Amino acid sequence: MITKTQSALILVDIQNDFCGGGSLAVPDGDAIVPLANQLQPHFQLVIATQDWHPQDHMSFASNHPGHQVGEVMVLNDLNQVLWPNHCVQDSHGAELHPALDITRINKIVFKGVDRTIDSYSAFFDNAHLRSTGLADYLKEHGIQDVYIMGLATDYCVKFSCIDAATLGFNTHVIIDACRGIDLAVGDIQKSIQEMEEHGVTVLKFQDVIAKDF
Ligand code: VGL
Ligand code: ZN
Repeated sequence: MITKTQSALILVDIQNDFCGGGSLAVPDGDAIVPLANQLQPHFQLVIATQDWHPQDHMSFASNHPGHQVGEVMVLNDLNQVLWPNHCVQDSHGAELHPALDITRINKIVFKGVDRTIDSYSAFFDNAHLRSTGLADYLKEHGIQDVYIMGLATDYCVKFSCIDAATLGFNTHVIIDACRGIDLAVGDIQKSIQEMEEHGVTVLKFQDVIAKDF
């Protein structure tokens, strides 16, 4: 077994609501689950994130009468896309995908718990006011390299990667182990470019499996 010492795998939001039949299903989202399972044994540390919203979360269109899913609103000076209700705390939709191997997960990071602000990144809320504690956890475990995959490429994966790179981790996105929303056509492609501009290395699943760290 090739163990990537000092490397952590971060599984972003592999939850029922982002997969087939979910309320915010990402096209082909389920396809990444077997890849997540195959990657996990190669890493020293495995982190999973869960979007974990209260029912009255301000990112839900349903909490803004007269407004529609997909609209952008300004909330506390930040642009906020309005989403269908999703990943409500303790609901089936918020659970990790049933086929995801959870036996190797060392830590779960819950995000988006404050009703007043969204949190796409695994590290900070969208205003960068509050940390989730993930960066400290990784540093305490001597992690220098992070490999990120999951849902959705153009939201939570992108912001997690950019924050990780900005925090100084050698950051890799396993791009074919991610799926995106593409609310506007081209968003996924743009998000890949943005990640690269922030110093994120774009890799494929096979590169990671084959790479001898
Ligand atoms: C996400 C939209 C809303 C994501 C979470 O996981 O990418 N997207 N909440
Ligand atoms: Zn959310």
